[in-house]
Amino acid sequence: MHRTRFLLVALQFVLAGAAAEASGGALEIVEPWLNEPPPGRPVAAVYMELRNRGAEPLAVVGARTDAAASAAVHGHRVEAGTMHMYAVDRLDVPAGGSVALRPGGYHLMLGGVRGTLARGALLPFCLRLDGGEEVCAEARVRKFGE
Ligand SMILES: [Cu+2]
Repeated sequence: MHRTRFLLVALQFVLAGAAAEASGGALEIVEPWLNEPPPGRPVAAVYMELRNRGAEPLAVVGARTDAAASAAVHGHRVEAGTMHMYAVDRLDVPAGGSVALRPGGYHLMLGGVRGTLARGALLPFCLRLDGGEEVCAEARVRKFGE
């Protein structure tokens, strides 16, 4: 009985892995980067282009990184002449299309950045899709204005 249950759990794990490859593989994270944060600044914004090479629409619903306490997709909007950030619970990437995360627009917001992000360093992170799959990449730290 116990053994059967273990096998079922193991099988589900294998199936989930296969699904991640089939579906998550359609999302391509192109040239992720961030500006070198000023010393002691605990927040940073990561930019990139998201390309959906698949025939089905995809949506990013979460993010994580070991390099920071929190990671979330944000957007910008202007209200009464002031720029505000807001959390984006679901970022849709149309089939065969792309979405740009760039300064002044969408970005991956990191809070509680651990350690120092020096120019040239690579920051690993993962985006979670609405099907539960994850797509991971490494963002390159640039010097401001580079
Ligand atoms: Cu933000």
